[in-house]
Amino acid sequence: MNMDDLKKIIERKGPIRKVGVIGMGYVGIPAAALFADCRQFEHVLGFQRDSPSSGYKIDMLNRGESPLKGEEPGLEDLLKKVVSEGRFECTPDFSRIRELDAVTLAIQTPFKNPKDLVPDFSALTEGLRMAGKYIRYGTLVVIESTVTPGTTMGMAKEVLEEESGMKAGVEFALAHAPERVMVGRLLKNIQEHDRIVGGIDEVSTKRAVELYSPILTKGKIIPMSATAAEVTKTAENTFRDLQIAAANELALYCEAMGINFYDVRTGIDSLKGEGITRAILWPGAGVGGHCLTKDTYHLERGVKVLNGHLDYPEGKDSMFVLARNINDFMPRHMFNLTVQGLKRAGKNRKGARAAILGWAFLSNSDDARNTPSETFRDLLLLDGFEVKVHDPYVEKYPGVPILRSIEHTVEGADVVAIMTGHSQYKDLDPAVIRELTGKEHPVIVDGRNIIDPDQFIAQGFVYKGIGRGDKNGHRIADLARSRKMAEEPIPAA
Ligand code: SAJ
Repeated sequence: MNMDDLKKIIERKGPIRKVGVIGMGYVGIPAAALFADCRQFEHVLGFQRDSPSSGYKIDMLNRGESPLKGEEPGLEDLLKKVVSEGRFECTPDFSRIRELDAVTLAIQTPFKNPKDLVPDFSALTEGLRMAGKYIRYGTLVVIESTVTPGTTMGMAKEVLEEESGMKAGVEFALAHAPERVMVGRLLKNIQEHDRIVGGIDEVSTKRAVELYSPILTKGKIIPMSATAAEVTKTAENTFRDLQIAAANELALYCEAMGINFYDVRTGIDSLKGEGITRAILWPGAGVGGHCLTKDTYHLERGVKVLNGHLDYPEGKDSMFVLARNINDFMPRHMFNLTVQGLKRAGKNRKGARAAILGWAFLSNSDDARNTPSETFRDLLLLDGFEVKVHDPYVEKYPGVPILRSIEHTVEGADVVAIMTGHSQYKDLDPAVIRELTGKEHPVIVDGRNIIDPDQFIAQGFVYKGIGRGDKNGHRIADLARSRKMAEEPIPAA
């Protein structure tokens, strides 16, 4: 039995008609809706466990409603359309995988303990077991989740073969086609980003290309091996994290040198042309989300899982992990700037009141997965601060009351800290905020360079900003004195 057998089995089966997606989340739902809207495919099943925490999604989806929080342009309409046309349905009955020609897995792959590089593959393994139990000859299985390099050819293949009693690459096809979506533009990203498709063999790659080609509008397929696809995905996020860490480190240096990071960035960014790309990203109060915070560890673990001989400077840490450490440090840096600001304002930090503006990990979104704001809040609480949190999009968060009113959040605050770059914070009025704090010298700490330091300084604020070495030591305006001077009559010449 060999690959040719799979080729023959698939030729006999004919084109992919029925598709399934395991995992109704940020990745699975838009993908299932797009598959269902493709005329090539007759029917699409979305598989969701009827669990206490997420079983509610099944009925919502079958009513054509999106259970995803936040704005997702086009998704609600598309779901209504494909459900009303009977082309998509959501079910907790995994035995219906038998009906399918292809099934994808879009399941979270967090890390249990990044330090020892131990991932939590429990949900993924359960999904693979379900798929393995019901797939038939010639079915294509695709892993869309971000996984440690070596997982598709390793753990996944083993679990599927064990459950199905069939051989991957001979009796069923197996591939990795990593998601590349961002909240707020899920459909657009799936249709317009190029799609990395990596089969465990050529026949599997070819079958997976057949599955993804119809849902792409601007994007094109980039075929490669399953392991290369895994490295591509984990590395692209690791590189982004590294670029952010480089910007953060430079911002810390600029603070130490008393200069404005953003002047430097404009300068560096100006060197263009001749193939020179200086993609310098933005420093900030931290890196959150479900991707950059873990994919470096998947990549690091890949080297171990694939047991390759790594030729690397002796005793030197991975620069990718160092980058993670720098980005994880930024909420701590926000805390240090807060303490320094209070000291300048002559305010004792014990029992001080802090107002955090922004709980989401990404600007203008409601996604608070692994938000840096939580690390910052924990540091403040640990240090005896009273803390209030505002976010215009995040509705609720376990154990953290999220306020909708900026006024209530900053009322009586000694320090206001901007953690997320939500657009509405650009319009903060320093005089109004100062009034609400009721403080002569409230502290404002800008973690996203979103406000104009001079406007706040002029209103008597003590300003601190990431990368703003040019302002962090500013002279504190004495409003009382300038008011008094303004009232004093100008002596006749
Ligand atoms: N951030 C910065 N500075 C920057 C850019 C981002 O501090 O210059 C912070 C953000 O505030 C946020 C975090 O990093 O807290 C992550 O932001 P992001 O824009 O990377 O958003 P993600 O994590 O949702 O999206 C990334 C993207 N990966 C790449 O661009 C290589 C996206 O394309 C992936 O689909 C996504 O990860 C994923 O699902 O893997």
